[in-house]
Amino acid sequence: SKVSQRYRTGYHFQPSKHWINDPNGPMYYNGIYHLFYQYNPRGAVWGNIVWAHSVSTDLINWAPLEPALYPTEPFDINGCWSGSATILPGNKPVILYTGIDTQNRQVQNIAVPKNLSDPYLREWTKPGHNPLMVPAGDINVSSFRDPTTAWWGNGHWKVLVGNKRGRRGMALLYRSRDFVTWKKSPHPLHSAPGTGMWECPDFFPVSLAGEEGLDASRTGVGVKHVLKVSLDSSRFEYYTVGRYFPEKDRYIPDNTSADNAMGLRFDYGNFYASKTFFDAGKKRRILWGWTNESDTAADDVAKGWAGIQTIPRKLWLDKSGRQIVQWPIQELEALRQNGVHLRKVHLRKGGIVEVKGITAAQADVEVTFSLPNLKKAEPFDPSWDDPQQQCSRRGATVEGGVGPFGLLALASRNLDEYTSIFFRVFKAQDKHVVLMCSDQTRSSLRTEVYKPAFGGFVYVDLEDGKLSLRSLIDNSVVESFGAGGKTCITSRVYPILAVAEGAHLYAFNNGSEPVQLVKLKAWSMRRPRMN
Ligand code: DQQ
Repeated sequence: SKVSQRYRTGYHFQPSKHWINDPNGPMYYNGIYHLFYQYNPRGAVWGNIVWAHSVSTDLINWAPLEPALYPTEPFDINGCWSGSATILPGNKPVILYTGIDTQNRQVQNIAVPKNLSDPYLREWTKPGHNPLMVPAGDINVSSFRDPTTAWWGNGHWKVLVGNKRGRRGMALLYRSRDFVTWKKSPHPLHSAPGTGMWECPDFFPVSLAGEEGLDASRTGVGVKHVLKVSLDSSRFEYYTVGRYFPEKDRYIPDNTSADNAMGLRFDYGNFYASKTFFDAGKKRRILWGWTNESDTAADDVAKGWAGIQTIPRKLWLDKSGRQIVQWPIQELEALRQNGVHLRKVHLRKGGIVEVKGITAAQADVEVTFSLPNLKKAEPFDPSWDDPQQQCSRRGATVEGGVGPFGLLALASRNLDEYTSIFFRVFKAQDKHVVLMCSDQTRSSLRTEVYKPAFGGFVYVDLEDGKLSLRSLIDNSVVESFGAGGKTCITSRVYPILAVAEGAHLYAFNNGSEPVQLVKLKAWSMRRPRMN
């Protein structure tokens, strides 16, 4: 019915029905982008997992194909779980994935296209030498999964497989000369105590200069590496930036951020099991992430679907060399229409301005604020190390000195419902601390949906006195990019008033210090072809 479909997204990736989770094996091959993903062909809850498959020429319009991998063999008869694609020399794509075998063990398998001249690579075959890797020795058979894209170095192919030993999360390293026979390295590429199972590891090089992406096998001067892991205990991810030593097959994080759950995240909201790929066509690295529902399982069954993928993001190393920056792929901008433009709007304490003339339920908005006076910033207590907790303590209506200011997305006419995305600036000993929040606590009058206030710190010096924010609003999702993509937060929300024509968009300031909205651009977003 119409009511049950009001939360379907307009331009975010989703299939026509049923459950989805992790993005799998994203790749660019002969002019076509492929996205595979974990999918239940029989319902809106997790189970019966296959690799669904869609193709695109622009990462925005998607056509569905038949599932590429589904249980058929003893080595994957209980499920085809997450994995990655590698394009081998001679332009030959292969998939490595986790199969759940007859004994419910997790094993790593390979699949190859049945017919390389099919432009869509519709059918995949599983060679007879599977499985490639089995949980031998003391490897826990149910904590051994999610192979990465392989890279080449020192005469070997190498891949990582997620694992844990006790509470120590680790990325096991396997090597092969021929992609057929694989041997486990005596030591993992990297591990960290107390982090639990590392799901969906991702390991890739980033350039020290500029935004260009690099192929997985790139090493040497001018290159750093990023290791990302998804923590199944807390359901969020963290990453480190560091150095990779190919001869020793060791990765050592720079000690510029924590190598545990307190570390940096691609996204401080609802975002999991992410995976990057190198787009050789446009020389960029692109990140996909899964965004789960945060309504109830019964709601999902009633909707007939659950889960979306975030808008693909280009990702690169920040100039500081300490963190990753992300930005929605440029192709998304082709969906923009009916742009509106505000300039130089003063927002005193309590100031609010509506952005009119767009479909506020399905929009793209970019805004730059300037902060004339930072002297009134509230003092920062160094013990406030958990940004989410700070966002839960002080919502968008709690007056501060500099901030809160930002956007109210998916807001109802009388502000009975809204999702607030905002900044708050604090003064620490010798610097300013910027907090960014995406607060769902007022997002819906419904009480049974999960409504946390997500938060992350924004590592900017505020020298130019400006802070920017972009939000991609799409019926039940708000994906926000602070300070040009230094801090990203995705929220899932389920308003009952702020839907379709009932949704509004505002900019606001509830800090005692005035801020200026230097410029705001917003667009209605068209619907692409979505499966
Ligand atoms: N989802 C897959 C696993 C992976 C988990 C199963 C992460 O391979 O570890 O659907 O969300």
